[in-house]
Amino acid sequence: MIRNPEARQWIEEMISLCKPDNVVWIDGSDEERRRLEEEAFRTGELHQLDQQKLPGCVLHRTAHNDVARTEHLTFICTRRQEDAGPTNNWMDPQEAYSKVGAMFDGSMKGRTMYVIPFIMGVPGSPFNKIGIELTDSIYVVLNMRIMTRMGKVAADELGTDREFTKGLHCRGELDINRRYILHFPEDNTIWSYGSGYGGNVLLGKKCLALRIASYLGWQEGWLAEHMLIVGVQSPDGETTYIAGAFPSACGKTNLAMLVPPESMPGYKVFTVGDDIAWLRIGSDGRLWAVNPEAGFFGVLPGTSYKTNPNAMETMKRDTIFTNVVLTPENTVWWEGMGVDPPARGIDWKGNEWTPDSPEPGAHPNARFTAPARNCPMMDPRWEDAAGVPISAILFGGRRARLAPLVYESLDWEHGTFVGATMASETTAAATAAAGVLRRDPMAMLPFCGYNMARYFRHWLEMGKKIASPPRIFHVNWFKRNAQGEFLWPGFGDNLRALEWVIRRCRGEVSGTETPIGVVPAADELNLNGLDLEPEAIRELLAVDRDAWREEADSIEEFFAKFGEEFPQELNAQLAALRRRLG
Ligand code: OXD
Ligand code: MN
Repeated sequence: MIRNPEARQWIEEMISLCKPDNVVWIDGSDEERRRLEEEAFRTGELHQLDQQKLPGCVLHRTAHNDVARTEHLTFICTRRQEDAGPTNNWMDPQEAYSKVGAMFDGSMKGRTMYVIPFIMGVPGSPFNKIGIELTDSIYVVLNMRIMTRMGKVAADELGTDREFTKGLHCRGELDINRRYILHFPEDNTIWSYGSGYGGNVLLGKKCLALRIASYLGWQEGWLAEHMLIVGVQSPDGETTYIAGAFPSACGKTNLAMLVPPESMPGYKVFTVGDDIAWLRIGSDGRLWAVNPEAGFFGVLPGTSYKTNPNAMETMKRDTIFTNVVLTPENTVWWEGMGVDPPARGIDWKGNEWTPDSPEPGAHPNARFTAPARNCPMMDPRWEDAAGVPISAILFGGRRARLAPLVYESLDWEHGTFVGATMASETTAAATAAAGVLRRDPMAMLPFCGYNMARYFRHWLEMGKKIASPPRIFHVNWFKRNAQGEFLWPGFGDNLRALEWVIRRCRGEVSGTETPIGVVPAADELNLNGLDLEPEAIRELLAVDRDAWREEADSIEEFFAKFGEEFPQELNAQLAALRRRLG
């Protein structure tokens, strides 16, 4: 089915290396899905759930030591270490190929190799990227079926001469001491060994669509970002598209699937993507965004009809549940699902479980993999080849005290500074005690496939080329008062901040200038139907100069890590912030 001679030759080489008993060429058909599921049910790799209640749904349990991305085992393998930069783990490509090649050698004996051609992006779009993943896991094949456009459609698009990313995955022994997630941007190659966890093994997602794609974007003049994309239709019928970068566990999927509060009639929100945006400059001089994925790989604990009804609707059918509780009704349950737990069940480790068990039944990073087309609020344009035009970019994190609910940067360069200094606090403390701060520029710290100092420079250069750039904002849903209580209700009410963002984009509100940027003037936030004390609003929008001076010191320390290649413009932005703070 794959006609591309370069691809065929590479696949032959990888077959010689891994020595599988069988090779299956994946075509993406429904018949193939049924066949693979049957086999996985037989081997226990998958468990079929109640098909009346959850049609097309299955359950999978990972190995106990293999439940999340392993950043310390994730490497960027460039010939020169400085090309990976100070924030990435680096390995020399020759050393990496030989060390991990020895692990792949014969690793698929007694197993089947599945050959998955896949597309990241929309079929037929000039902006898509093609990959081929070779894997020994049916779980991977079935996840890739949901998360990407794969099989025949991708092989056809690959044709005989398209470039493609070479992805090789083997579960190996699932031994954390023999686990490596390797990226070779200079060879457009990804090697993943020893894991079965989604973020490590669905090579189209973090590995290709962020790490490799960020490198390609740098070379080709576009941006691959860890961003949701959402369309907000105002009561006048006009839709504004917004992209937003938030670190993990800061509510990207919830924001992408926001339900407007009843007190904001006339608003409609549409999802374009919940995790990754590829951003290009359109011929109209605006920035256009595509969601390169075809599904969601979302966190389950805490997801309920209350927090995200659209995600709940999305996973009613054709969904892979990973590491949740299996109930006696042959359905699934997780902590924070919003329904009573079953009296007994089987936990994510495969053990008998009751609500009195000391450990949670679902792993805190339990996941659902569901097709985006199942989501009742997908934007009508979510599969447009050119994407959607972005009017605003949001950067956000968890800051208990510092950042106001929303503020706008002064321009693209300042906005890049705001993104580069993004940070999130750990959430362990329920009181006002500040958590541990982790800087996560543009939420890309674990996902930037090249030197991050150059990535910042790339952002600045892109800004010079976009004739009508999006406005850049910072949001913080997590500000707390002195008693440690959240000041803002969050969830659907976040639309109030988005409304202000949209009104800024339309030039309808002037805001209040502060040393850090423009915050809403007291009467500019739509608070209809919200029961908030005026003191809470004041605190939410306040800019504490002393706290920001301390922040400036911490930013200076962070910037110092990046060495000579760090853009001076960002140091100049820091100096300007200090001047404005007085
Ligand atoms: C993540 C994810 O880890 O999206 O960021 O899975
Ligand atoms: Mn993510």
